[in-house]
Amino acid sequence: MSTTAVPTAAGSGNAATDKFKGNRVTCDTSTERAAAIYKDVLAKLGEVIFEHEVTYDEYRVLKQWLIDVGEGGEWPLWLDVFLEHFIEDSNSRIFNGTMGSIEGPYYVPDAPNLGSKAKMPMREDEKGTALIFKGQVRDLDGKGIEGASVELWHADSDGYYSQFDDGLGIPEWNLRATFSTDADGNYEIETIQPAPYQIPHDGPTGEFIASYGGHPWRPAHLHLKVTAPGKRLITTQLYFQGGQWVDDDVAGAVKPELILDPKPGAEGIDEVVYDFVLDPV
Ligand code: MBD
Ligand code: FE
Repeated sequence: MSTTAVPTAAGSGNAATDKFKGNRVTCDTSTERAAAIYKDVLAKLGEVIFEHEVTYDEYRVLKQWLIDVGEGGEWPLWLDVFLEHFIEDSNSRIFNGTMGSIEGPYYVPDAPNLGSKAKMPMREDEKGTALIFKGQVRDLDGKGIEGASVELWHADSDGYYSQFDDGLGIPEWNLRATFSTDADGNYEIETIQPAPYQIPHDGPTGEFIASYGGHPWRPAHLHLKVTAPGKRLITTQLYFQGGQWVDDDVAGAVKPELILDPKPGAEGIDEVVYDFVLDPV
């Protein structure tokens, strides 16, 4: 497999759509709130249409593209890349703990729990530079939290996430695990440094990006969910100082507080400490 391989949009997108559909979601939004949001959305869309004098041909291309995104199973991909960061920012403004970032389309719950100090599940010949990623989970008063849950998932060095691998046969929980902090709130994980990541772009999401002359890259990133009893769950991502695309993420999901700067540690292996602070629920 080459290092420039990219999962196909159809393969990974359909897997993401199927997983999302399998877990039917609801919410209790009132009709008043629904009316307010829907009216504002349409009014703002209308303003854009008038401002740019959107043509009938452009409208028909949009209609066709929307149909294609659905048929290609790419709504989880497109929405999480282009819209989720607004939702995340808007929802996390009022909290004081560690910054959140978007979940993206490739989270899977219930990854195996490996305790407080362990190596991520990976293949014997897993490619990539080793990374020791460790730290403490604390409350707002600075007290370590025992038994906090740290879920970590990330792509391999070819850009594939297990369970969204286009049928390549990557082991089910490869580079996905849950850790539980020790009595002092500490965790220590050995993994590999992920590479910059191209979102699948051979389908309608790729057409969309090409249409405005954009690029499909995300900086290398670790995905995390961190929580503890009585604490707010944070979903976030961590990036790497100086890494390509850190300043130009297609998904607009980088925040300066979320950038790691690993340095060679004791055995010459890159190490980085990152502490998480959780708000109360
Ligand atoms: C990813 O890995 C990701 O993190 C996002 C946000 C979108 C597509 C793929
Ligand atoms: Fe990702």
